[in-house]
Amino acid sequence: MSKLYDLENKEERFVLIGVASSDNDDTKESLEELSELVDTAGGFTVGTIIQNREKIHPSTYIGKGKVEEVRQMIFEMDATGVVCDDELSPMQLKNLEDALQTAVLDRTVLIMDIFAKRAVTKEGKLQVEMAQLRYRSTRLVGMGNILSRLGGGIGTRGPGEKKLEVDRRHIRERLSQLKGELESLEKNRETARSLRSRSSIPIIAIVGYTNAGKSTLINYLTNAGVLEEDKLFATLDPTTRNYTMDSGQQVLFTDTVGFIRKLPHHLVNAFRSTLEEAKYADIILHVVDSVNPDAYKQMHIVYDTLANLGIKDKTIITVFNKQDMAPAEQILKDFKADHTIKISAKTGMGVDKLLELIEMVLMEQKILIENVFPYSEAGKIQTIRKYGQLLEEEFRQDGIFVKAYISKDVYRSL
Ligand SMILES: Nc1nc2c(ncn2[C@@H]2O[C@H](COP(=O)(O)OP(=O)(O)OP(=O)(O)O)[C@@H](O)[C@H]2O)c(=O)[nH]1
Ligand SMILES: [Mg+2]
Repeated sequence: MSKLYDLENKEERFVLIGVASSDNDDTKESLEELSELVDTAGGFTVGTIIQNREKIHPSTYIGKGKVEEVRQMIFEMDATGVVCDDELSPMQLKNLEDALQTAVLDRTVLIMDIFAKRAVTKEGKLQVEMAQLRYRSTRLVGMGNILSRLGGGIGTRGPGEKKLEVDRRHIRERLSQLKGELESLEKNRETARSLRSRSSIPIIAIVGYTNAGKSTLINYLTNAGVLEEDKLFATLDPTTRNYTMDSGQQVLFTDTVGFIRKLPHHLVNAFRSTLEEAKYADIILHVVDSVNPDAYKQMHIVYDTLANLGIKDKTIITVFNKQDMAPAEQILKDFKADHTIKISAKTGMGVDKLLELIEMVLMEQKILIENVFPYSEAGKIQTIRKYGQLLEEEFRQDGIFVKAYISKDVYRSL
């Protein structure tokens, strides 16, 4: 296969830059995560600089003195670029490039670059390209160095190693083309979704911070074969798999893109329909990496992201995962969840209990009906048999007596 450019031969070495202020006290953790993102994108971190200042510098992100310090470090460490931990404005980007004379990337570009590499489905690829072009369209002026680097490097890749558009007019045309294609794909998805919900098989959406173990869990349960990896954003495209509970109840598990701090808004918008999968779920399984020292912050970010996507009033089961590695005395709490449970998706520990819990919650969401249907309405019993759990059926003089559990939706349709 011919590649447009060969990245493997080129080592990219980055200095990471963050700004810490009194209301932004997790810059260190955020930069550690940024370093993991660099690693996932195929680059190396060769240095880190944190500036303490009350506000991000409006025109250069960091102050003048700090810019000089970064310049020194680039020289000493033979770095090929810098990555800023926040999304840069076009002006900040341009000024920093001018001052540092090196490639300037930001967290957003990095995350989009990883998404570009990871997207598999057509929809995923189009979504990433859309986000990248939107970001890029406002920054063409400032991207002198980056554009001259087109030909290789992190931050310049499109989905499937496709070359990104660099020309304003082309970007505009391509964006409207993408919009059309995505809308039609979206329609297909809507249709699939409404078929699914009409069949009333409960949907269980697996959500969580990236690397929490979502894909490992769906694979353990259903052999879904989703890529699981100790890298950020291993999975982007939604996977839905059928699972039959011990009671015979069918459910659908869906696994999708993980969340992260400062998830770029261009990506959130482009991936909205994917991210919103959880909106249609009967239960949200919130998977937490219990071993991560940042677990509470990550949980907080997951809830924030769900709220931003307008996903609320859902039954949430929080799954404290990776118990095989967590200290036994550890106590994690989640007051936002309806239920919490400890498991290891890798060893399967606690998964039986989780399934029992899911069955119980689904049961709670159902209504018990005890009804006599006239013989002329026997068709309704077919519906109940198909979509619910028929407990008792008795042919009486005045009609058919039925005792069954059904979901509220099926009840309304009777
Ligand atoms: N020790 C241990 N490792 C686990 C467990 N569950 C997942 N992992 C590991 O954690 C890493 C991330 O797992 P994934 O299932 O890819 O995580 P994810 O939440 O799907 O991540 P993204 O797709 O990147 O959002 C992998 O290396 C898994 O092997 C567990 O219960 N115990
Ligand atoms: Mg995954």
